[in-house]
Amino acid sequence: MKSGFVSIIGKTNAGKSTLINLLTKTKISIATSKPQTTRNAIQGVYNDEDSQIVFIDTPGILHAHQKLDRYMNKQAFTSLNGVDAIILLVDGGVPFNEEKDTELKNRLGKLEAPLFLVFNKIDLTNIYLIQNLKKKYQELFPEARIMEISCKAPFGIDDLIREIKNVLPEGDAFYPDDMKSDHPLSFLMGEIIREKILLNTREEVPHSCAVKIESVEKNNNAYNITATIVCERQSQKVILVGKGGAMIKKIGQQARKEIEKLTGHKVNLNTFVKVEEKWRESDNILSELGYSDKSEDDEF
Ligand SMILES: Nc1nc2c(ncn2[C@@H]2O[C@H](COP(=O)(O)OP(=O)(O)OP(=O)(O)O)[C@@H](O)[C@H]2O)c(=O)[nH]1
Ligand SMILES: [Mg+2]
Repeated sequence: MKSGFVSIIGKTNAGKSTLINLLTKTKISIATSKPQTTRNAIQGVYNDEDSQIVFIDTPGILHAHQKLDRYMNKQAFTSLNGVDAIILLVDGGVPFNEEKDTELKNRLGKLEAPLFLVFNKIDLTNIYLIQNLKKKYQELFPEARIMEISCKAPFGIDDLIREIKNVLPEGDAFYPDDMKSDHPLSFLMGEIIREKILLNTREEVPHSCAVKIESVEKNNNAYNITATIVCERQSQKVILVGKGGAMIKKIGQQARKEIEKLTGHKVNLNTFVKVEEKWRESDNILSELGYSDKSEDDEF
């Protein structure tokens, strides 16, 4: 059988998380229209009769201002190490930007694995925009195989899997058949709460929030979950709690329903909001929230 690891990288909002969910037919990673939704590298496992492909969703590569940004970039760049193929996902609806796209190419440097240049959102782009984008990107990455997909249509997904399988080595499966992600269920629970924050709040608020799952207990077929939403300022806490607690209730209800659907069990969700000033710059709090890796390296 064929088996291997494939990293999905690109700019924010290209549709990387939407793609990994589609490829694995599972919600591995949250996806929203807001930039910088994904913060961690997340593996999602695709299985069929003759292959296992471990896709890695990554945070959109960004200009790092804070320690959290550096962590996110590092997650993206580190995902490239030792993979068997790389999908560089490009939003087919965003015109080519000489400065930004060339910078992306320079930051990626020399890629060691076969590169698939995949243009997404073909459903909403137009022929002139996509042709120009493809031409320019082909000049930047002359060695890449080019593909067009739409995660919404959906279109081109089976072709993408087939092309990737062609470049994967023969080998055994890395994970058992029933393993869908390298992250535990509690991680996805926290991400679902964060997704509801992203969907219900605006501007800087969602980016200033993190979710910490304090405990998950299962008894009598129900999950009892306690979560803390961490934000940076009292004014953000006021927004997150809402008038008479309306906002936190809405976020909690939406998250609870989705976690119930996901797990097939009843869920009791207790959510608290806490202010931690400048948590995105604090090594200790970042580590508590799961945004740290051990190695010291600040180049991202
Ligand atoms: N029309 C259209 N929208 C899409 C398509 N694929 C993804 N989207 C939308 O694009 C937005 C961004 O999708 P994400 O999957 O969160 O993008 P991402 O690349 O993971 O973004 P970050 O995590 O911020 O780096 C969401 O609103 C998706 O629904 C597509 O093929 N067509
Ligand atoms: Mg994402």
